[in-house]
Amino acid sequence: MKGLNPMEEGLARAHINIALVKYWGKRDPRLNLPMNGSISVTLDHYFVTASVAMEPRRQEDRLWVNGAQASPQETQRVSKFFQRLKEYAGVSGGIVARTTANVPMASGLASSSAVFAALTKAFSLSLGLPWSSSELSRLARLGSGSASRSIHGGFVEWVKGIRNDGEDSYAVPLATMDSWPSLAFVVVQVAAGPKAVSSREGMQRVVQTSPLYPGWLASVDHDLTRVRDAIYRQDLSLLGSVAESNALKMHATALAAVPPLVYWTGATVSVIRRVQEMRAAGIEAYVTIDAGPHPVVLVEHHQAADLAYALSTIPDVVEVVTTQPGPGVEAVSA
Ligand code: 2P0
Repeated sequence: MKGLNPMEEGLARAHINIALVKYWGKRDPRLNLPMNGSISVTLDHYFVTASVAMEPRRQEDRLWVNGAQASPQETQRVSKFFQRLKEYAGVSGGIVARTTANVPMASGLASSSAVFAALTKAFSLSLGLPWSSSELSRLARLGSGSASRSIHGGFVEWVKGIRNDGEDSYAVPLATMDSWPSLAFVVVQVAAGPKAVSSREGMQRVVQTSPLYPGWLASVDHDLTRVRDAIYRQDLSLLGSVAESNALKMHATALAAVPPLVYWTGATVSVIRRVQEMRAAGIEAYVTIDAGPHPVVLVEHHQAADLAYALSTIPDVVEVVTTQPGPGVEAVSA
């Protein structure tokens, strides 16, 4: 096994993605192999920058998040992930990693998707390894399933694969970030603390206890087909209506879990209702929500400002950000 070269620091940036057809349930929790395929869009506004440097004289890994030393739990999760990257790369030794993000961590705004995508790329850069995007995607998946999708920009599909070793479970690009310039995403952050139940725990509970989960699995392939079609045709009515119903269906499986999982706050429901009212009044807008309380609204770019303003007046809405599809993971210079 090679020792680590102390000289190189890898620096990479990855953007969060929001799923339009959700990753919900794992057939293998160790390898993060999903029960179903998923489709997402990588967003421009929120991103994570990660640096990775080797520390050959140490054995343990160290992690800094937004300038502060990470908690033992966070460090352990990232260290386990690095262990698998080191095994894959055939190297040993300690690592010091730093991440900085402009996205609230563990709030349900998909920060882990960008964190593990950025760490994977930064790791490869620190060792000068020319990993392909499918390799990066497969490896990022081991840190967090949704990170497999943040390797690519624009519209992305994570193909679930059929193998038990996960070699065929990685994300592929469907359409580039500039392929649909009239489409905007309004990210609505509502007042809420850190999540009580992580999406990792939540989806396992749903798979094991929700009587609605079989209905989810039986219907998701049809959602994937329609969303792929909507992206190719740039059909917002189709994309939005399938994305909205897919998100509500995912939350329905969570509500039916034992014990139940309610990810929403009152403000989440108010945003859903307001979007539905605006749609009835002629603004084509559709909502999606990850395993958390914050809605993301799909809308035509020229109507985004009016919609964002209307949503910002709802009590307990703390921030409204309008963004567009963004790039995949990339190296950055210091
Ligand atoms: C998604 N979510 O497709 C779905 C929708 C949440 C709801 O991917 O256990 O943090 O690390 O693989 O990737 C969030 O789950 O879960 C997620 P792990 P992850 O975006």
